[in-house]
Amino acid sequence: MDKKLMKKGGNIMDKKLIKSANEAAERIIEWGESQRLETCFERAERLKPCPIGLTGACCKHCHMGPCRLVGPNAEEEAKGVCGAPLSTVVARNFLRMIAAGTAAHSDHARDMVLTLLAVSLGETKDFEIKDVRKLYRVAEILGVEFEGRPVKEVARDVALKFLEDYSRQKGELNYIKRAPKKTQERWRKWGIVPRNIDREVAEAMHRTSVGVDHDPDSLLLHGLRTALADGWGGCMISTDVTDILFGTPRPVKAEASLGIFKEDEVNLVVHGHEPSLAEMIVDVASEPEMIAYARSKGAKGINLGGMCCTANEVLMRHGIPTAGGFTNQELGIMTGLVDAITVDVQCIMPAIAELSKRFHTKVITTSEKAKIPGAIHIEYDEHRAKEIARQIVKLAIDNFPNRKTKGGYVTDRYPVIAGFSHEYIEYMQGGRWRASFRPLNDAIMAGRIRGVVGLAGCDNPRVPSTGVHRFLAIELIKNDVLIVSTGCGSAACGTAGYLTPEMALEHAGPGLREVCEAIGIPPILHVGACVDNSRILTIATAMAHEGGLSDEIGGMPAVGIAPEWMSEKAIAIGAYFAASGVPVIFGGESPVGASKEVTRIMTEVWWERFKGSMYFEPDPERMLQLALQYIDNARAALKLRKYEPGRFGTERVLMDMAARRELDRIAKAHSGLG
Ligand code: MSK
Repeated sequence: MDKKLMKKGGNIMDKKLIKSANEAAERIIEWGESQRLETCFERAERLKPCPIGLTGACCKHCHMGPCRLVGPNAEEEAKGVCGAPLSTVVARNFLRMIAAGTAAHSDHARDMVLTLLAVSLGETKDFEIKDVRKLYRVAEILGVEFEGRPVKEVARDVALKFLEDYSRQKGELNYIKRAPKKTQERWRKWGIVPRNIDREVAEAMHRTSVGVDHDPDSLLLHGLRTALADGWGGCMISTDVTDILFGTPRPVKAEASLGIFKEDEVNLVVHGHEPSLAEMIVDVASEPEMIAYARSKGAKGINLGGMCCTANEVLMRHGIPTAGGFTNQELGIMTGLVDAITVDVQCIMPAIAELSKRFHTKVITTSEKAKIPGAIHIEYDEHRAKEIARQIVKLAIDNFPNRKTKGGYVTDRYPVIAGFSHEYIEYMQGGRWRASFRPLNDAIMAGRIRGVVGLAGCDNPRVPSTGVHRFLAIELIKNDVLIVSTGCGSAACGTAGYLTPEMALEHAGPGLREVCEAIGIPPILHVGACVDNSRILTIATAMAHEGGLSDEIGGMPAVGIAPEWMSEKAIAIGAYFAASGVPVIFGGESPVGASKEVTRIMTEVWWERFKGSMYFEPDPERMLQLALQYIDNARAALKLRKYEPGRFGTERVLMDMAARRELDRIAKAHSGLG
């Protein structure tokens, strides 16, 4: 618990006492309040959510409404002007959320594919294919011939194959075949295999327009189809193309929290989601001419920092420090040390443009799709990437001498180890020649690791921001649950100092600690940005193929949790995990809470059909208990050894020989770790 919070006598989830569970963030918020600086925390307090829209009971899909379907017997009696019952309205709203989230990830992925195509055609000289091995692996999955062919030709065919996922009218998405066979069979049985990403999004909008699909089950099935187009389409394509272009992540050491900014250097923040421009900025910022130019302006150097998911991308590949997740973006500016912040798409608060006027910070929008009044617009074009990156870095340098307004300066920063791509997770379990998921499966089967939780999604000013992530992270690892984290879930853990191997020694249960010590990993593995939730699908598939647990993704002792979600993208992610066979727990109020029928479909009916589900549970303690319950039930159904706390590890007085042999075997398997 944070020192200051301890003094206040509260815990990291006490909204009455704190706005952010991160001590540095909380200090800046307090300083900002003293300066009358408005932030999302203050706006969240002022603006209470509309109780009708919050639970999905408001329909505004036509101009006879908006219709508010409320009342004591709303489920049975309430109807819109067209006669739509509550369950239809709630399901329609939910499907639109999935469609919006899918569109966001998949449009991002499209831009990555177009960049790959431009590189392969020699239309841009600024990028190269950094991971040829990954290109070949992807080519093999896609059925693209690669042996003996020029790399760029293979890259072109891979890009064109991916573009089919945005255009084919019949058939199946390319990557559907990557899922375990049994998982695919469930999707085919229920008719939810996506054809192409854009088609599923367009159809979602069509189905939910006035007078089309009125059956909640049918609407929600299309929601799952759309979500699968996100997970096994947009997200997975984005992850793979980004790895091909910029390299597949391996663990790197970096730092996190608002204290990453330096008083004597030019501070430039990359914020948003698409990594192409950020990669170029990383390159340009280390050019000797740029550093000399920064020195000529009185700075000692150029300090790059990240925010939100762009941060995760450059953190994993270059060790660029992160200032944190979604709710830290205004606070970063309020340190007074940010000379420029460049933003592209998604999760960018428009408020930063206004706030920046109180400081010297330049806000630079770079996407043709995302402009903010009051910001400087420098449009990114992959054909002139380096030139644009230089323009941005220069602008930040030129602004350094203007740094006059004193901000809420903080120094806290924590070490993080990030960059656990699925390829690396496999490699670390056996080295180059014996890479596999066997040790992880064995550790779960033995009960050394109780199960796996994907801790993902946003941080949110409606709860003590990052507090629920932090509570769950600590409690889960105490209970021998291995965590794979993404997006702002990773940022929440990183800015709390949780992404280090030492965390295993201090907090993990004895079984998990043994495994972490044997491999030398943190108990919370940072696997990437929001789109990299696809890496978790790949990990789950590899575990199913490895054997000994479930032979499909469904039924694994694994749970997804998005405790502080706020974005429609988080909903799309949750839905693709549910369709793939993972129970997912969301924090906060349920956006389908108005309809018992819709809630029943998303829990009981989806569970029966896909072994996955989506629950909404505002109480963090209950979220934890639900997750552990799911894991233990899955263990029982798989007839695995019953999990016993303290059975393994140094806390156990007697360690049987079988357990010792098992530990030796894991340690040996990892001896090739590079
Ligand atoms: S950035 S979608 S606040 S995770 Fe990917 Fe973070 Fe949520 Fe945005």
